[in-house]
This record gives sequence, C-alpha cells and structure tokens, in this order.
Amino acid sequence: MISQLISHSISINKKLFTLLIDPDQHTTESLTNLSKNADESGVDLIFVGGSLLNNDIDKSFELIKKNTNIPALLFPGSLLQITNKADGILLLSLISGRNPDLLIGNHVIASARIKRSNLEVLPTGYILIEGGKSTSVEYMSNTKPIPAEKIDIAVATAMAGEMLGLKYIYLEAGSGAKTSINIKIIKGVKENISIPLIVGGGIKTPNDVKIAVNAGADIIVVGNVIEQNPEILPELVKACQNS
Ligand code: 1GP
Repeated sequence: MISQLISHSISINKKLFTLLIDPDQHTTESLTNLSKNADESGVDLIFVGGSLLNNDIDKSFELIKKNTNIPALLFPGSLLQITNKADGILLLSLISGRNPDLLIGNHVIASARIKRSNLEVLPTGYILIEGGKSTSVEYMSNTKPIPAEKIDIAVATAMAGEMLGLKYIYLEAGSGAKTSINIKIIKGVKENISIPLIVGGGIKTPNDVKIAVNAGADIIVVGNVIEQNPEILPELVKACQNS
C-alpha cells in the first residue's frame, strides 16, 4: 500500500522524492530512459498526469512499470486520466478554488469507475498557490490561485481540508512556476496539519528541494526541470535524501 509507505517514511523522518511524468512530453524511448533513470536515482514515487492527454495513458504506465518498480500513481488532470494500470490515484479536490466540478462534481462522475478499478485512493486536498506566472493548472481549472503572500488563507484552507477528512495536502505552485511555494506557507501549513504534506511546482535545483524539505514538506514533486534536463535527477533526489 502506498499510504503505508508514506506513513512509514514519515515515521522514520524520511522525505520522499516524487518524479512527475507528463506522458504527452514523451516518446517511447524517452519514457523508457526516464523510467530507468528514476530507478537508478532512487526516486520514491512517480506521479503520472498532465493538463491534456494525447498519448495513451495505459501504454505510458505499462512502459513505466516495465522499467522500474517505483510505485506509480495517477495524478489526473481530467476524468479521462483513469486507468487500472496505475498503483493508485491521487484523488484531488481543488480546495483552493471554487469550481464545483473540481471540488466534487468530477469525483461523483468517476467514483464507480475508480471503485471498479481497485486503485488505491489517496484523498488529497489540492491547493493552488500563485507561482509568479500563470500556469496550465490555473487556466485549465478556471480557478484563482491563493496569492503567495496570503499565508493565513493557505493555512486555513489546508486546515479545512484536513477537517473535512482529506488524507493528504498538496501545495501546488503549478508546473513550471517561476517561484516555488513560499517557505512561510510550507511552515505555516505544516505546523497546523497532521496529515502528510506534498509540495510541488517550480522546484528546479537541489537547493530548492532542500528549502522545501527543511520548511516541512514530506513529499517533494518535480517534473518540468527533469523534462528539460534529465541528468539533474540524481542530484535532486540526493538533496531530498540529505536534507
Ligand atoms: C506540477 O507540482 C508539479 O503539478 C511539478 O511542478 O513541473 O514545475 O516541477 P514542476
């Protein structure tokens, strides 16, 4: 179970490094190479998803699973991105936004299919924070991110998510964000929730990883910079392990 892996890691104070893969950015060859690179670099988790979906998600999971034993979860950008080839699904409720489809509507539509799939479900409060530029998630979700300086609103949103029974909080600056999540927000949220904290968006360097981990992130998510420069992956994983 992925939830057990996460809670065990937290109990021994081990931070988890997650590679985010957008299948649309890959050919068979590049996805094979990236999966092998993830395996060799010591990546803990893989999230798979994107704003659009042109490539076959089943095939992407098959390729990932063939080349690595790392647990791979769906990080769905839409209802189309559900497959039982994954090990689990981050069932995201976009609690920073006020778009009812992304708070509950899509979940109602997908619930029977998710149940039939037997996927492990990780109920996640997804909180979008301004990251210095407009991002795909902001446009596609038709929601406004929480302003980066509104720490109190971000903290209250995360607390409300936990009170509603969500099991994970994901602070998201958006893929390719100019600035990653403000450490004051990470610290403030961490101090006020007791569920695992996932942080991603705009993390580009080993130092960015260290800053997020030291501020309180339990799970770091990195995607964009690895698409651009796959060689950086081992260094980023090491920074997460050694923080
Ligand atoms: C986006 O948090 C993830 O959903 C990762 O963001 O692609 O900027 O690393 P980047």
